[in-house]
Amino acid sequence: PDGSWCYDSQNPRCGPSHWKDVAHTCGGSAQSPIDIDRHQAKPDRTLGPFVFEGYDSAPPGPWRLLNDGHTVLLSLEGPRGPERGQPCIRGGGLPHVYRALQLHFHWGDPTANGSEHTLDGQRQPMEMHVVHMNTRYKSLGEARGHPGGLAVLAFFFKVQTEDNDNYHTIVTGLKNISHQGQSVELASTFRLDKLLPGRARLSRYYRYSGSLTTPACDEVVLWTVFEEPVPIGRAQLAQFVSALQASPPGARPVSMTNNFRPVQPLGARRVLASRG
Ligand code: SG7
Ligand code: ZN
Repeated sequence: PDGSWCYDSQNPRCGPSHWKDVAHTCGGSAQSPIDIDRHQAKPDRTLGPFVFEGYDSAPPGPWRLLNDGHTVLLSLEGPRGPERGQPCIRGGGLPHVYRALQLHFHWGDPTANGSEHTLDGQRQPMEMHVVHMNTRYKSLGEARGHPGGLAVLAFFFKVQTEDNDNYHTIVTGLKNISHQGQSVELASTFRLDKLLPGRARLSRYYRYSGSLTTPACDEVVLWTVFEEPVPIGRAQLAQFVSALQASPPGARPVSMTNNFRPVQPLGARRVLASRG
């Protein structure tokens, strides 16, 4: 839908170094992603445990999986918008309650990792973002206008031999949305916590203030980057890397690979670490 920006793998002429020309904020001083330097992160006792509300039951849905030409995105709201049982987060040092809107992924290519954040300078195989909106705001558009309007949870993946069966529904769906603009309704919703590392592992995380990692790069996001990775099967990761095109049906095929933005300067910001 938005042909004005892309990743270098699609066309270097609209890649990340040009984003500030389409959206001024992309050249700002509080941009994402960043490198998480674990030894520079400041331990902060206010970063307590998260409360994941409604993550442990299947919401009404239905959920739709979409190839938007930049990523694969799972909408977590049904067609009628927010309903009872919509997953929410609070705690975790967040200033308010945040409702889950969608999740999506950033990955590499057959030979290279593709996370957005890096950990001690190391790019990880893949990264999932669960985008949440501050419930004081009525819409994503409104939330995007206020610092702290969005809270994104970032999870790294680690590759293993065996499939992670909790990702079966998503990975299977990829075949049906191989081209930009295609979407498929999932047969059923499922517990969101199934996509995360085990609950006991969620108390260790990093926090900083940053931006959306795609244009318009709005500097309104409270980022949480979890230390513990999610296991994913080698063959499952290969499906993200190879099953998806950034191009619409019938067009010259452009593979959807390396859909991550390079790390941005930390500048005057500080990364905080939970003590979990
Ligand atoms: C992806 O990343 C999509 C976008 C998302 C953007 O391009 O998931 O989603 C929609 C609905 O456009 O933008 C506002 C928003 O969620 C940036 O999200 S990210 O910073 O978490 N990578
Ligand atoms: Zn993202």
